[in-house]
Amino acid sequence: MTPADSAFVRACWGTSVPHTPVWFMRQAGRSLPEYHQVRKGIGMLESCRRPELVTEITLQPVRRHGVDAAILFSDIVVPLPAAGIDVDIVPGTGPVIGDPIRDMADVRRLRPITASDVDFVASAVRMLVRELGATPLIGFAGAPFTLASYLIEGGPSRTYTKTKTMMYADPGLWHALLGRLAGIALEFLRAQVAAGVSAVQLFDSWAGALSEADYRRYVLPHSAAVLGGLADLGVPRIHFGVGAGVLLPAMAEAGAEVVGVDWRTPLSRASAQLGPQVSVQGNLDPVTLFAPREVVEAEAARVLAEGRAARGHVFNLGHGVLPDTDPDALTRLVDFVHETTVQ
Ligand code: 1CP
Repeated sequence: MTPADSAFVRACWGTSVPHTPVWFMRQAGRSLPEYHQVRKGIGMLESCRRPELVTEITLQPVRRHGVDAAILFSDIVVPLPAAGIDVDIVPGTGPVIGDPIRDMADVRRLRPITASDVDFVASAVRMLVRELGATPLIGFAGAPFTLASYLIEGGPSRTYTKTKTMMYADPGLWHALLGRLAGIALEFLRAQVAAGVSAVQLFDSWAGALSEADYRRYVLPHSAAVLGGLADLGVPRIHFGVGAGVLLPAMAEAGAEVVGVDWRTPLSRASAQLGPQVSVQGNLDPVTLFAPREVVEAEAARVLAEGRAARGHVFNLGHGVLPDTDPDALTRLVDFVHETTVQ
């Protein structure tokens, strides 16, 4: 067995699988006591720069839950300091930008990155590939829109007012910014694939803030540049957004073998919109995991049944694992998905 024959990679391509594969967005991290133990006294971004620590944190959920794929422990803002951005990840808040982007001079100081700028990520990937054996490793990057939202707002936002104002008021500036961010995301992902990841996920977590028309006009060409720039590498590409039900066909058009669906859209409906050339990933509501076991299993069974409409289904949550989730509920869910789908 190699990662390329794994249930996860096969489901991404839509070929036959021994069981439905399962992994969880944010499986590495805050829900695990062993994560808090090894992170003690080390800042989030600093943690991402230490290959041994990244390897340990990435492996923790694989050991504990027996998930079908590992996801690199990193963050979407990790490549930004090399591009000249002053960014920190503040506990309880998320990414905070010291020098938000406002005008063309700000966009011009955003430098392209090279593989050597993120060599610490490549080191971690190489270590992980050795440790993981037949278990595939997923690499990821933030999509241009989601990265832009942090860079323009200066941090997390509810309304994306500054972001959308730039988009509507100054399309030239907007496209210059998104073009540079697409270049950074592409370089970051190509470096991860060169080091050995078996699949990539482009997180456009906040694209759901846009109408389909605006997504197509202001965002799709840039996300398509990232995904299209990976097409020659032979690894499956997953494209994910939250609250992006109306954007799903456009997100597939951007160039993805798999579209990640949040909990709002049934996978059967998503698949009907996406057609037979695309696999789906998702989409149990992460809050379900706080309910009794019977509820989790009934909801997971529904998701599995709806997922059968697609050419391939990677079981996941509709968004990331919430920090207070009982890790045992995740382990039980992995067992349930495997036991009920074994061929
Ligand atoms: O101190 C800490 O522990 C900080 C919490 C934390 C963690 C564990 C952050 C800050 N990032 C991460 C890791 C991380 N980030 C992973 C780990 C791999 C895994 O999935 O197991 C991944 C995939 C990300 C990607 C990421 N970062 C996204 C896209 C995925 C998503 O959840 O939508 C986004 C939007 C971010 C920004 C970010 N980083 C951290 C936080 C709290 C946030 C979100 C803040 C906000 O609401 O805007």
